[in-house]
Amino acid sequence: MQISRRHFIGVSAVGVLAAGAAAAGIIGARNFVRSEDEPLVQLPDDIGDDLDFDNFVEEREAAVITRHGSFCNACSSHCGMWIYTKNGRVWKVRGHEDHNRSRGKLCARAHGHLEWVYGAARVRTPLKRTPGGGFEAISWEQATQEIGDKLREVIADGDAERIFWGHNPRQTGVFYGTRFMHALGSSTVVTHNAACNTGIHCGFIQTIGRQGPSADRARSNYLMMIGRNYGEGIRTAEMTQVAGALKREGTKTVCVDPRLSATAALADEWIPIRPGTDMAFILGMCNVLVSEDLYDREFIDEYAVGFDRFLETIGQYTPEWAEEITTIPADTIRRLAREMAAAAPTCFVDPSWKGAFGANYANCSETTRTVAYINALLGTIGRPGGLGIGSAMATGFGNLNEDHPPPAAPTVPRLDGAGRGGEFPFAPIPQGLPHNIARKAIEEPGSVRVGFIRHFNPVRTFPDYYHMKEGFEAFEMLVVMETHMTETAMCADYILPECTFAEREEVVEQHGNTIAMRTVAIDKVHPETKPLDEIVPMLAEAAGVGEYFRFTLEELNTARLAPLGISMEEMRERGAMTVEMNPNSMNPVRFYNEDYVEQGFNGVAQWTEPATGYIPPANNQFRLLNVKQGYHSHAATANVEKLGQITIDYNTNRLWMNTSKAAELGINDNDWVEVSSPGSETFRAQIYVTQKVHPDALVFPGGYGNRTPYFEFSAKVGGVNPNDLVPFRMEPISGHAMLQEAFVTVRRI
Ligand SMILES: Nc1nc2c(c(=O)[nH]1)N[C@H]1C(S)=C(S)[C@@H](COP(=O)(O)OP(=O)(O)OC[C@H]3O[C@@H](n4cnc5c(=O)[nH]c(N)nc54)[C@H](O)[C@@H]3O)O[C@H]1N2
Ligand SMILES: Nc1nc2c(c(=O)[nH]1)N[C@H]1C(S)=C(S)[C@@H](COP(=O)(O)OP(=O)(O)OC[C@H]3O[C@@H](n4cnc5c(=O)[nH]c(N)nc54)[C@H](O)[C@@H]3O)O[C@H]1N2
Ligand code: SF4
Ligand SMILES: [Mo]
Repeated sequence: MQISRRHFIGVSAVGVLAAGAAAAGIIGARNFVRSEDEPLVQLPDDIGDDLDFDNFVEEREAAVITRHGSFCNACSSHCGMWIYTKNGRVWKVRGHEDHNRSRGKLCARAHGHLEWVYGAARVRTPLKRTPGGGFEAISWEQATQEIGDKLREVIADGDAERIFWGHNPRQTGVFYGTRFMHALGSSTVVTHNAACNTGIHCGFIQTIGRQGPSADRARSNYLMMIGRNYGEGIRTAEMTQVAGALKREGTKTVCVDPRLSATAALADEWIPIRPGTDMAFILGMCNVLVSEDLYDREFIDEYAVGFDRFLETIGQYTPEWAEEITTIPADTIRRLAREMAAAAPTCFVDPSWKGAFGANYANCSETTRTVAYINALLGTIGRPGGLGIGSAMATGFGNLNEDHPPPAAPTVPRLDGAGRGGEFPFAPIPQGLPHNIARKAIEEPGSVRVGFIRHFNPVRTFPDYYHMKEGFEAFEMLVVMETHMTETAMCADYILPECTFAEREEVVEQHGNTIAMRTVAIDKVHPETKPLDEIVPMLAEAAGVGEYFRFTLEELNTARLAPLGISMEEMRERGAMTVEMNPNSMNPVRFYNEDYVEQGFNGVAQWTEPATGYIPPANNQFRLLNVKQGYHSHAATANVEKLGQITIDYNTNRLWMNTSKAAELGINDNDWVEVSSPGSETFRAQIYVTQKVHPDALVFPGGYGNRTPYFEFSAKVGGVNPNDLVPFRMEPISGHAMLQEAFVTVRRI
C-alpha cells in the first residue's frame, strides 16, 4: 500500500485509532473525483465545534481526515492555521496553536476564503489579451516564450531598469520576485504598503531608526489606540491580547477614532476626533507633558536627539489650540495626558497600522513622528507594557550554497522614485510607490516597459481607479499572476494562474518569533495552475537568466532551515514553531531630523494640515473614511459568497452619517443618496444614520465596489469603493497614496 507522506503526517496527528480508518480510506481518497459543476466548498454545520477527532473519525470510518500546516491567506496578518482535509478536499481550518499571530484563533475570513480554492472565479489556465479586449486561453509554453521574448528585447535595448515587480509582500514573493528583478537588471520591487502603512514606516524609521515597533498589549496598564481598531482590522492573536486588556482590572483602554469602532465600543473611553487631525491631538498632549513637567527626563536625557529644538516649538500647541482643530475639549486632552503620565512607562500610544496615520492624509508620516515623540516623553519605548522595539532571530535563515549565488543587486535607479536620490528620498524601501509608476507611465510614455504583478490588485486598492487603470494599461507588457480575475488582471496582457495557498508548499517564513511554512493540503483543483516557485524559474529561463533559478524549493527551504537545525520533515509536520530571538538594541529618538531639513521639510514635526484641509467646506460635505469590517479584506472578499452574504443579510455596506447632520440634511436611516467628490463619478449609496460617528465624517466600509465583470457575487453585494472618490495624490515626504484626502458631497435622492 502506498501511503503518501502528507497522509501519514495527518494520521500521526489524529492518533493511532484513526490510523486504521485513514489507511483504509486512502483508496477512497485516490478515487475521489471532483465533478466540474460541483458547488462551492461545502462546510458541515458543525464547523468550529470542538471536535474530538479520535471519536469523530471512529464515527465516520470511511472518511480520511488529514491536517496540514499552513497560514491563512485572507489578509496580511499571516495567522498560522491547520488545514484539515476530508477525502482529499479542504474541509475546515483551525488556528495554529504555536503560531504567534494566531495562537489557536482564526477569524471569519479564514473560513470564508476557503471558497477561493474551489470558487468559480479562479483563473485556470494562462490567458492572453485578444485584440478585442477579451482573453484567450494559451499554453504555458506560449505564455513563457512570448513573455521571455519581450524581456530579451527590453534588456537588449538597455532598458532593464524599466521593468518592475509589484506585490502584496509575502516572503515567497519577496524571494522570487526580488531575485527575478535583480537577475533581469531592475531595482524596482513595489508593494501594497503605499496604500496601507508607508506613512507609519517612514515616520518611525526617521525617528526611532526602525519600522514597525509593536505594542506590549498583554502587559500594559494604559492603551491609547489612535485609529487602530483591533476588533475589525484583525490579527487574531493581537485581538485576543486587546480583549484581555479590555477585561484586565486596573488597565485603561482609550480609542481615539471619528467613529465608535468595535474596539471603541468595548473600551473605557471613546474620544471622537475630527478626521485628519490626530497630529494636533498628540501635539496637544505633548504640550501638557512638557509644560506640567510630566515627562520622563531620564529617558529623554539618554535617548533624545534635538530635544531643545522640540522644546522651542511645542509651547504653541496648547490643548486649547488643539481643541479648535480636533474638536476634543482641552480639558479632556489635559486629563488624558496626565493619566498617561501617571501610568508611564507601562502605557503606550499605539504605533497603529493603517487607520489614522498609515496612508490616509498629507500629514501621516509627520503624525507618526509625534507618536514616537509622545512615547519617548512617556518613556515607554523598549519598556515592558510599552512600545516594543522587537527582536531578531538569534540564528538567521541560511542561504543556498555557492552553486546558486544570488544575482548582484543592480545600481540602476528605481522606477518609482523611492529612496535616496529619487523623487521621494524618504519613501521606505522595499515598500516602494506603485501608484507613482502608474503616473510615470502616463506622463512619460515609454518610461515603464514591463510590469509583473503578483498577489496584488493595485488598480482597485489604490485611489483613483481610472488613473491606475490608465497607467497599468500604458506599459508595453503587463503580466499578472493571480488566482482570480481582478481589476488589475483585466489590464494585463498575460494572466498567469497561480494555484491557491492550499495547493502549494512555500518558502519558510518568519513571523516575529515564529517560523512557519505552507504545506500542500490538497491536489491542484485546476491542473494547469502552478505555484510561484515554478512560474518564476520558467520565466527566467525564457528571458535568458535561468541560471539564477536552477534549484528546487526543497533545496531552498532545506538551506534556509539548516542553521536552525530544523529538518524539512519536522517543519512540515509542525507547520509552525517558535525560534530563539535576541532583543534589538535601543536607538536614539530623533526629535530633530537634519536629513529632513536638507530636503526642505521640518526638522521637528510641526502641525501639518491634510492636503484638503480639515473642515468640510460645505454643509453637505464630509470627510470620507475608509474602514475595515471584520468579515472582509480589502478588495478581495466581497465576491466570497459566505462573506458577502453577511453584508447582504445585515445591510452593512451603508455609509455611516451622524444623526444630527442627517437631520440637518433631511436624510433618514436607510435613505438612498448620491455621493461624489470633485471630478469623480456619482454613486448611489444607502445611509446608516447613527450617533456613533463624528459629524464631519462619512464612513465607507472598505472592500466593496469591485469593477471586474468576473466577480458576480460582489456585484450582487453592491456598495461603493472609496477609491472611486479619492483622486491620485502622493504624500510629500513618504509618497504614500493618501486614501482619505477627499471631501464627498452627499445629495438626497
Ligand atoms: N477584517 C479585516 N482585518 C484586517 C484586514 C482586512 O482587510 N480586513 N487587513 C489587515 C491590514 S492589511 C491592515 S492595514 C489592518 C488595518 O487595521 P486598522 O488600521 O486598525 O483598520 P482600519 O479600519 O483601516 O482603521 C482603524 C480605525 O481608524 C479610524 N480612522 C479613520 N480615519 C481616522 C482619522 O483620521 N483619525 C483617527 N483617529 N482614526 C481614523 C477608522 O474609523 C477605523 O475605526 O487590518 C488587518 N486586518
Ligand atoms: N477600497 C479599499 N482600498 C484599500 C483597502 C480597503 O480596505 N479598501 N485597504 C488598503 C490596505 S490596508 C491594503 S494593505 C491594501 C491591500 O492591497 P492588495 O494587496 O492589492 O489587496 P487585496 O485585495 O488583498 O489583493 C490581493 C490579491 O491577491 C490575490 N490572491 C489571493 N491569493 C493569491 C495567491 O495565492 N496567489 C496569487 N498570485 N494571488 C492571490 C487576490 O485575488 C487579490 O486580488 O489595500 C489598500 N486599499
Ligand atoms: S486576521 Fe483573519 S483573515 Fe487575516 S490572516 Fe488572520 S485569520 Fe486570516
Ligand atoms: Mo494594510
